[in-house]
Amino acid sequence: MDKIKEAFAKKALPMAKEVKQFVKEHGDHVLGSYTVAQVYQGMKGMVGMVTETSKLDPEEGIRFRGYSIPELRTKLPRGPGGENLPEGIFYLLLTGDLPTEETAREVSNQWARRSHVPKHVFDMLDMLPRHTHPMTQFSMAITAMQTESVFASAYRKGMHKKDHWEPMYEDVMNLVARLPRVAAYIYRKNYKDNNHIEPDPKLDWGANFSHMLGFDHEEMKSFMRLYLTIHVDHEGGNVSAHTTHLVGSALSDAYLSLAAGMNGLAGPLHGLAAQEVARWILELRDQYKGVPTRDQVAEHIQKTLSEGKVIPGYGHAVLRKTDPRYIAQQEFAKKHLANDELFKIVQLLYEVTPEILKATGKVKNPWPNVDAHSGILLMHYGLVEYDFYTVLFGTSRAIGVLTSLLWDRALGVPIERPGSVTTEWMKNLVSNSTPVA
Ligand code: HAX
Repeated sequence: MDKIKEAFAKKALPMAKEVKQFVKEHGDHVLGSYTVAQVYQGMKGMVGMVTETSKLDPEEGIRFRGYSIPELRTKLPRGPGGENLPEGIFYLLLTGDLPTEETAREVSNQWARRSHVPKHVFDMLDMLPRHTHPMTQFSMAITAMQTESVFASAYRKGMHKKDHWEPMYEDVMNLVARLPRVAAYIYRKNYKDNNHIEPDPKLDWGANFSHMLGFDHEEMKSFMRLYLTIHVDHEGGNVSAHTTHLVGSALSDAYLSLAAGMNGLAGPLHGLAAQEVARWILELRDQYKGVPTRDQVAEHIQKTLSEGKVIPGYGHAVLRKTDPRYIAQQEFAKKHLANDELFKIVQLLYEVTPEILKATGKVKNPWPNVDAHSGILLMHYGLVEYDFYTVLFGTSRAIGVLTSLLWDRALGVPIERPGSVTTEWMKNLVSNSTPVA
């Protein structure tokens, strides 16, 4: 058994027993109550699942295994240029322990060894029409790689359910290792005349991804490490995480579950917002031929709202403050590209947008989320094809949702099956009960 798998087993297997016992002793404990509005409006605020890897606080933002983003900046191993290695956060999410530099290197080496993508995946991608959205291609490629699922093949042969986590571990490691190669293939096929770049096994996961995309600038590699680290996980209820968990609860393997999660990430209210922000900011710049004034920014925002559209990159279903993932990118931009025209527009939006959204009287969180910033940083380094941005997000998000899925298998989480009701059922319930004051 490899060292990383061993470290996971050492944590997860005793925890599986502990959770079983906990549910036996406290299963009848009442967690809370919820309202008709919550059921109709996306189950916000209802606790409905357990996710071990991270927890989102509305005011403070995300904590990965208890650590905030600023805390992790000093605690996780770093690559050249000073940004954290995504390998480190993978290990933290997987085991709950901070990795040493040697452990992060071990994850890097494992992923380099496991990164082979079967030819039929590329053949399938080559057959798609050029205008197929990169996220559709990404999801299809992940599904096509399901031929390699160790879990699916072990399940077919027959295995005890207490052993499900073992082949799932192999799938998770292999899949994360393969994603940058697949993502880079889609990018180079679509935008760089099918001129592909071989991986460099000496590079860490993030730097190698940047290299395969065609960006060998050290600062871009640094940003890629930061980007891939901060997008990994956002507790269990967001669309990509919840979908991966839900599909996985039917014992669908990691490939099928992740592809489903990626289809959710591809929605404009979730991960596709990264692309929408970039498009919207370029529109704003082009309309006013450069950095607009505050009044022009306000005008553009009002116009978007009056057309019944959302301001991409602003708002959140849980957060009620500026996203710390936004701040991490803002700090990077201040350090490396303070004079960039698009960064100036992003800063201006930060000053103008929240007041306008507050004034609508309905937006619960007027502050920017992670997607409000990423695009202009990528553009600065030459990755200008914004339709591709959500694929980068997905490559990172895979780390969080797949480590969670592995925990689901180790803890023996059963199939998910919440109840649903009709409006008629709701009306009967309401007319037969006294409303709570
Ligand atoms: N612009 C305009 N209106 C907005 C808004 C925004 N940025 N954010 C919320 N609203 C509106 C909602 O559309 C809703 O309007 P109606 O009552 O007319 O339907 C109202 O304000 C209340 O919504 P909410 O409770 O504040 O927000 P939700 O929890 O329903 O939705 C969203 C959260 C993130 C989907 C929402 O804020 C939004 O659409 N933002 C823009 C898209 C975006 O940036 N998405 C990325 C979010 C982060 C993420 O997942 N990244 O991957």
